[in-house]
Amino acid sequence: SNEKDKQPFKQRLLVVANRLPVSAVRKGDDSWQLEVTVGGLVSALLGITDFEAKWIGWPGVTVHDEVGRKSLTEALAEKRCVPVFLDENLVHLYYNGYCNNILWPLFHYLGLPQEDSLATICSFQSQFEAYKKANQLFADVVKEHYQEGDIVWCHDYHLMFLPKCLKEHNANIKVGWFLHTPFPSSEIYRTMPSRSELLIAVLAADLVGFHTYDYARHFVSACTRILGFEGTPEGVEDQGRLTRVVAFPIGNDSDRFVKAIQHPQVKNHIKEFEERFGGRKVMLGVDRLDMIKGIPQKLLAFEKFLEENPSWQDKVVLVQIAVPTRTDVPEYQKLTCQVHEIVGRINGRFGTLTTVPIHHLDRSFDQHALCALYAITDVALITSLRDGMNLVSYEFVACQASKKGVLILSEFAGAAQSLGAGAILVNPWNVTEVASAISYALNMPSEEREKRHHHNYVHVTTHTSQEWAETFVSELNDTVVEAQLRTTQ
Ligand code: ADQ
Repeated sequence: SNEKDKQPFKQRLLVVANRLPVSAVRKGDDSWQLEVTVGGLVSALLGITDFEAKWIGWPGVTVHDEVGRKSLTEALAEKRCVPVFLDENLVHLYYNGYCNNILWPLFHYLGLPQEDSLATICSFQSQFEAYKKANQLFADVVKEHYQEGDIVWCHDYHLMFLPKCLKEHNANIKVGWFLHTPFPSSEIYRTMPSRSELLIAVLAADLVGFHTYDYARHFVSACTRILGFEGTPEGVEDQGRLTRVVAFPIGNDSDRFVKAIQHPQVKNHIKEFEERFGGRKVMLGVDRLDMIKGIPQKLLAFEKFLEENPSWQDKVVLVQIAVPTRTDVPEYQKLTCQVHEIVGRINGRFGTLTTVPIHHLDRSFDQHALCALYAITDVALITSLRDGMNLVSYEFVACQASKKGVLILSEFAGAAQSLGAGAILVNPWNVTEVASAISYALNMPSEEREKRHHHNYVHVTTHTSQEWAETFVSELNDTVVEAQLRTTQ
């Protein structure tokens, strides 16, 4: 490749994701308050500074009037964001329905919705139509902003139709698609009613990326078994056209976390928290309140640990931070009740007049407080039942330069493949195993702790989100160049 190809980051990059990295609150007819939102992808892409990125996505609010749409578009432009407007009904069917009620659970091995199954199956088709329609609306906005040579990077399970919509419009657009969740075994995936259409739509991309080699392999198997296409070491081939399929594990902006620890405000928080927890060992969980995060399983394991280790009962606290998400979905409301009930029971059982073993908070925290919490933690407890990667584990490690605490990590998180050698890996379904891991972690000799921490720290600080994005984008450029060479030969 020539010199120009080696400097792809001066190119324009259109990052298309369901949600923009800001949330908007309307303050008047034409005034908006914009706030940065929490999420894995947001954290990851905050680290990218090397090329000109523009975000395209849903602003998270429905705006019906032209005045509002115009003023929001202008306000977002200052943050290099472009809104895709979706109406309420479409959001309900596309986002709450097809994305969160069908694709999300299926991709995390929870299967297709079973409760009220007749209604779900009947409405499946209308949700799928809404999904395609929403993807088409995203494509329309991308087309409006596209300039020749731009790279379009589509993100996640919300936008599986986008590569197809874009390529149908202009076959020369460089299109990449990255999935942030797991891609499940083809045995699970093939239960999906719209299984073929989805795969074909994704395969329109030039490059398809996953967090782990296993997810990439599952995807290729799905394509070979369901579509009869050919799986090659490079990806999936059909009638001479290759879609490259690659594993690109995400990282975090570790530098930001390493530096944050030195910030005066973080130092204040650290002091405050250390006083608050009064010399007890601190265990930490930070999750969105989602079934995939295995929060009830984690609490049950902690309960078992307390039961079996009475001497630890007043010497350890589990700080569990659970940010509510998708609060209008009934399953998530049920989960909240379930978690509250278990926390109440454990605190009632093992609490004293002045302390409780679980400090549970249903809210999100700012970066400073979060970093301070990571820094004072002795043992991080991540028990996802399935998780594409899990960036909380990365953030924890990045903040532990002085404490060198222990990471207990589910083997079903993508991160287990990168932090496995330093972490204690557990099967989150096995409450006995997790309880012993807690005991092992709390009693671990400092030498072993330091060795394990060092291993993970080196990994986290060298495999950053910046590197992830750069690799993906340059691979996408190379893929397109190679494909052009192939067709001109
Ligand atoms: P998530 O499921 O959101 O992301 P994760 O990767 O752990 O999971 O990222 C969560 C982010 O939200 C972290 O940056 C964390 O700091 C932040 N966060 C969580 N709780 C918070 C709180 N209470 N206060 C403040 N911030 C909080 C999806 C996939 C993951 C995948 C990422 C990125 O499910 O598996 O790793 O995308 O690809």
